[in-house]
Amino acid sequence: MELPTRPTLFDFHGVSMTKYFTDNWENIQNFEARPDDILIVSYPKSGTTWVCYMLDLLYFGNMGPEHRTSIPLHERVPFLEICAPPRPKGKDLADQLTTSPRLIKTHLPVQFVPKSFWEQNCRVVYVARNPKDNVVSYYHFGHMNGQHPEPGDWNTFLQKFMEEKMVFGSWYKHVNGWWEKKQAYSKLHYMFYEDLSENTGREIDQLCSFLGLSPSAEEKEKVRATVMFDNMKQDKMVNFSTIQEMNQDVFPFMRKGQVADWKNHFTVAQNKRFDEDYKQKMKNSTLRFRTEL
Ligand code: PPS
Repeated sequence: MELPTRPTLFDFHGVSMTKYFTDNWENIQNFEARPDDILIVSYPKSGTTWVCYMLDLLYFGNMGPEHRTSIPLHERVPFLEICAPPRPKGKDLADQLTTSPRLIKTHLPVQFVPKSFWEQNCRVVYVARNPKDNVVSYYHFGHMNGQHPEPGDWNTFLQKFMEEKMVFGSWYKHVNGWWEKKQAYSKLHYMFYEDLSENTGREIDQLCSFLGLSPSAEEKEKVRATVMFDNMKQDKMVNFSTIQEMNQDVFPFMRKGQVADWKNHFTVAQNKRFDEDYKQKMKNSTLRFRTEL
């Protein structure tokens, strides 16, 4: 397969995007959600895959090993807006899902979500990550994934993050937009990467209570153990090693999986500049992030 050329970023209704996530726009907007669909939402690199796998195991962990060993996670939980031929479109994969409920992943900011999800009163699971680790993870991903614009050097990338010129737009607006939605929409569960890292079992319990699931203690423990970073890193069905556009020799998709890795990348000056800017941008927000545990 020929690798695609790196896309350019453009303004799409006020949000920086690339063609890989806007080319199928009308069909995406007309997506017909069902009441039991579950939408898993995040800003890129916040722990989406981790949460997708948890939900997949909670619902379909008993389906037999073929489910987990022959179908990659990105097909079990389609990425709604992705449109990168010759791969199947995420929207089509979602339409073709035979599971119930259907688990669907998106990185869309809240204002772009197809309206049928709201009309059908679907459950939504949002996962957010502190911005410092988020930008570090995104930077490495930009290097290993040819479907993203050239990330440039670290300082340039960090600057672009602060200027909100990233694929899927502003981290600040994304996390706040969904946080505000949560205040008005009761079927939204807002999670944090740092909480997951601190106590995965507790987060699985909370997720189950939100989803109305009551697995046995043994089943929950099995899910907890299976989604540990080292296990997921080894598992070809969840570590994206089947996707050619991602060059895992540059950086693996399952890179570090830690809280506070940003300390290995931010200089003192960058950290100061980031904190000052953050304070300004988040001054009206009640959201609180932990940048270390
Ligand atoms: S994507 O491409 O937006 O869907 O990426 P996403 O899955 O949101 O984020 C990838 C980062 O999450 C880390 N990750 C994990 N951390 C801890 N435990 C588990 N099980 C886990 N699974 C994925 C992954 O390593 C990426 O973070 P970094 O910091 O780059 O390692």
